[in-house]
Amino acid sequence: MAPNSAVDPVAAGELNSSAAECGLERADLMAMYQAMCTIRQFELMADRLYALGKVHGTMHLSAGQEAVAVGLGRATRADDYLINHHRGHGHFIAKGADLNQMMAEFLGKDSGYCHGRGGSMHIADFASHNLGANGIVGGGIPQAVGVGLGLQMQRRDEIVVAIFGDGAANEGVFHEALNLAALWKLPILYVCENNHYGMSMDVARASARLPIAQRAEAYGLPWECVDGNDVLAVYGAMRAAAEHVRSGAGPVLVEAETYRYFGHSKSDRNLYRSKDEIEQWKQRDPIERFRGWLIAAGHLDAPEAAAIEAQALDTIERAAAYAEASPDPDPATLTEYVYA
Ligand SMILES: Cc1ncc(C[n+]2csc(CCOP(=O)(O)OP(=O)(O)O)c2C)c(N)n1
Ligand SMILES: [Mg+2]
Repeated sequence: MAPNSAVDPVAAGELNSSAAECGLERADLMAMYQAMCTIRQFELMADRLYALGKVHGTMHLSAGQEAVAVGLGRATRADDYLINHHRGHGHFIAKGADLNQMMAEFLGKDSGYCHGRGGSMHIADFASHNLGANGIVGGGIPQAVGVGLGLQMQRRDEIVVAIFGDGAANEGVFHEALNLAALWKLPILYVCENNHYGMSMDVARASARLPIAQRAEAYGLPWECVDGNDVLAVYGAMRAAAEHVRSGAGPVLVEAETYRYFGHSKSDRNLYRSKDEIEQWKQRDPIERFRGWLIAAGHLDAPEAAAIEAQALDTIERAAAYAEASPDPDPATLTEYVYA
């Protein structure tokens, strides 16, 4: 049994859902596998570049959590709005981010999404409906109420997806926002990415009752808790939730249970969890499980999987090269791009 898990244990290679049930074609499955590999390689490259002193400020890596990003990204539309939290590289990549601009933003380059002003935590791109991340834990939860109200008043059919962590769910603003969102039936898909820890606090020591998503009942909202390391299960849950929200029936809260491999941020010495615990979670790695399932189901063979993985690495190496070759922002533009 995976540590602290409220989700049924699933052996490596096994996934709970069938692609047929999910209505996914082979091309969809390949794209999902590619996206998961790309996110993993992005995070590993970011870690390498940080070690070389090329990333300014800190960063929060999401390796281990790729199934949440990709299942969610596939289940929502490109024009749906995204409000992210601080661990959000994968969510934006799954939404279709330009990897060159993302990597350049990491390195503080002028060719980055925010001209190097945002860095890892503040990558926003209004053109692709990515409304950005938030340094204030839980800050995006009420922002989604404002965006959702705007969409509702304009009778638009996009929805807003607000992603936050298990730690953020213990902020008072979570309850204020869910109450108003429920009362006004706003088009919000709330996604709690439960990676079992806040900075260092185990979710079981910080939360009076689990699963977190059950709190939605207090506001009369539908909720679901899903195995966040099973990309097909995440996709199925998010697709159903997104359909409900888009129909005008009001918000849904989905909790995806997953695990981060790296420390909270670059200053984390990982003293609050054992190596053994991390290893146990690696036994249910979302990418390896999906690869195992794809091969067992006959969608992919091992050389094809290796080719996809190599392509993901190549894409990320090219993005890193682009970012490194890009010019720094001109100091004369210091006050530009920092106000809306
Ligand atoms: C309002 C607020 N309180 C505390 C912090 C410091 N802080 C930054 S991230 C973090 C933990 C957040 O945990 P969680 O919401 O589970 O997200 P995760 O980092 O696990 O993805 C904390 C306490 C902050 N940035 N903002
Ligand atoms: Mg967390």
